[in-house]
Amino acid sequence: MSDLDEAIALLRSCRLIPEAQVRELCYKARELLIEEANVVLVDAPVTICGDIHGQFHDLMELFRVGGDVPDTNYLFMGDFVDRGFYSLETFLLLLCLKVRYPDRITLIRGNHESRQITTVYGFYDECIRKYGSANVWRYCCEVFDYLALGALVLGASSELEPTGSGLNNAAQATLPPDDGVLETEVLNSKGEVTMSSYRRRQRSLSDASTDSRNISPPRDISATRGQAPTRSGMPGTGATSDATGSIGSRTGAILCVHGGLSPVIDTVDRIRLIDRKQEVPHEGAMCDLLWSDPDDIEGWGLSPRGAGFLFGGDIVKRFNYMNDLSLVARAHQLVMEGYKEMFDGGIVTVWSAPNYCYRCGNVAAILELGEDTSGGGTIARSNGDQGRSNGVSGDVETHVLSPGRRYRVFEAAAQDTRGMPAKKPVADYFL
Ligand SMILES: [Mn+2]
Repeated sequence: MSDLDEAIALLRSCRLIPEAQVRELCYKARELLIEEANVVLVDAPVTICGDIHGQFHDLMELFRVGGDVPDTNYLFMGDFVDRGFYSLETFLLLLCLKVRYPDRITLIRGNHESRQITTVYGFYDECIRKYGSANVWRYCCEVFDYLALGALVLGASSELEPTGSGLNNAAQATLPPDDGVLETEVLNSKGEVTMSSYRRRQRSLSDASTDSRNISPPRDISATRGQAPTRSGMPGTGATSDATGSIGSRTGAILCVHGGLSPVIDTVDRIRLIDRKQEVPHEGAMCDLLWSDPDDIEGWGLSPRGAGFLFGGDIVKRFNYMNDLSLVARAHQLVMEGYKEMFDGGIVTVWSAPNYCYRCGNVAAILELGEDTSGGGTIARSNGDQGRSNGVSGDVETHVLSPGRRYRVFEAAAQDTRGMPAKKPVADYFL
């Protein structure tokens, strides 16, 4: 067993590794991360996770529900530290996994991966308490500076294989032709389907957006598999005719960031131009990506957080259209149900810290995106197109299909698996 595997085993049991080993680990991690682009390209299948906030035992529950590294390909959207009591164990384990399995886990930066924020919200104090000096905090902060700012998921399938499929192919073959295509599934931590929604099969792709009225109660999952939508749009729009009728249609890339969009970033390529290897600035593009929130407004608004911006559905729709994105996935905001889709499914918040701060009573979720095996491919171009309509004049069409989305919802780890409960109330949940 290598030193790294030993460290992983130790950290998995919620014990810490020696300071000298942390130093070595952080050095290795930095060497890896320095090679990553600001926007990491990740191939589906992938499981997307939101804030963890030092809730180590709940991270173990997340791995139980979502599968272990390296069996499952993970993308964590930041805020590994602060608030919870085990930021060190949480971050060091994720970092070990990154160094051990660099192609099976992607870590991007959250607004808490910062010197200033960790000094206020717990991680710094935890380092002092557990290691007796600020050395480990300093090593970790140096790693924070090298974390990517976002990720682009390519090759996601536009529809889901129903959970439990493959058991009854004869039944699937005799489905009525007007049956929908499975687009979203919600599963509880036992793996039981609690909700499914279907996209109507349409002749014109521009009508193929999700109809939320199609949301149905749990049903016989062995009989839900439909045929692929007929694509009959203009060449080059992603809606070109597909005579093969294979399962899966063209889906756009999925942009993952911790916070959200920025008024000074109109294309994914703009993110690639940022010099990210620094402390999170108080304003500007890098700050906005880590701090902004979607809101039910038009255009841009001031954020009550004092950093980043609020942005409305029109902003998301235009950004997705210009960049051939089918979805923006982000974290950063507590949502009681663990995930929340907004703006006709243009953006989703994924929150992975159940019973946040050991007292909020929320459930957590992770988002699984499947692999498109149809050969249709992802529309990978994501550099915008200034020649197109600007998308706000009401003529935005759904020119790429949404990815099939499987949410696994889970609750906090059982009390007997964790250490002491929270005593100190936390004043605000904004950060
Ligand atoms: Mn955050």
